[in-house]
Amino acid sequence: MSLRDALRIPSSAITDESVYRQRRQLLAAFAAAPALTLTGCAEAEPPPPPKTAITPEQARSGFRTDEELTTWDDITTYNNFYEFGTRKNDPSNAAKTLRTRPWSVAVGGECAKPGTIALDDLLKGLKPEERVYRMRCVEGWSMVIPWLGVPLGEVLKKFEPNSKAKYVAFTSLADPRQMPGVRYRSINWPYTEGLRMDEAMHPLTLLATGLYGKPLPQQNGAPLRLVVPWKYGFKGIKSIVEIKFVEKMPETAWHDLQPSEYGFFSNVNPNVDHPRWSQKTERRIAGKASKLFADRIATRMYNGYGEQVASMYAGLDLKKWF
Ligand SMILES: Nc1nc2c(c(=O)[nH]1)N[C@H]1C(S)=C(S)[C@@H](COP(=O)(O)O)O[C@H]1N2
Ligand SMILES: [Mo]
Repeated sequence: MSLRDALRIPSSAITDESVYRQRRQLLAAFAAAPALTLTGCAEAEPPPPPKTAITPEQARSGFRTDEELTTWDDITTYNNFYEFGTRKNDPSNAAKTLRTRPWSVAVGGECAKPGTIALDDLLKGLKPEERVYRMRCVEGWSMVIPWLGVPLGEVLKKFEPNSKAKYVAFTSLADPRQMPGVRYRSINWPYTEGLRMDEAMHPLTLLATGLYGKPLPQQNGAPLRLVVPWKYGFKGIKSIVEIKFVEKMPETAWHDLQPSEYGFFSNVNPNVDHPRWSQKTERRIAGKASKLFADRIATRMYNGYGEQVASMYAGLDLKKWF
């Protein structure tokens, strides 16, 4: 259905000034009403990313932080993993039984070497590195997490993406037998996420397999989850079973649920508020004080990773492409 069909205005009438004004009003109402969102109506694509090279030194400066770490207990009991329920302690209670071995990932789309590959083969030749990253949830809380993982870009290269691969789409496991939350429509399952190709290849972007030097607990997205430290936490899709190289910006779970509230880019940005709350500050859950007494601190542009990532968004209107 085209926009004009939706508005039922013949093109012959559009030259008439009164109808023209009426159409402008209708268009404004159309844009303001989320219920009228047209599925299948191609959304404008953002401008292509600038061609910028990030130096290894620049990247490495983002690999650790001296900020106080969040405790193991907080990282593994205060979770968002809706496949196991929507309360913060649901995942740690319900996810223990998720079978994470054997595990394989289907990699496909615009690449020379697609295939379904066992987890060990996917990670072969790559040594998990420790990265201490800040994680800022869109809800307004944050943690400092010592991940173990491999750069996503190193994994993706193995499949030889072609020149049509402009984005990477990810899908989580959605197994109602193992994941009680999947029986409820909190999200249109399976959970999906996506990155632009340059974001996926960025040296900060991690496929995490562990934390605190130990294997990743199920509630944190075992056996394999994405970590993109300059974006809101929901980009960090858990328990990944599919990776696809695509030409068009893919649909993502939270955007699909509420497009006016959750954008594709979702870069941490204190200057662009969530429609229902401010993003200027965050509750930092770290150290002994724990989540009950968390300090409120200022949220930083790109979650403090601007030096490493800002050049990827040069010229992009961050209010439009939130
Ligand atoms: N599959 C899946 N991935 C997910 C989510 C989810 O509900 N399902 N929640 C996201 C959100 S909102 C956040 S903040 C982080 C939380 O990660 P953590 O529980 O390991 O801290 O995971 C993200 N990845
Ligand atoms: Mo989140």
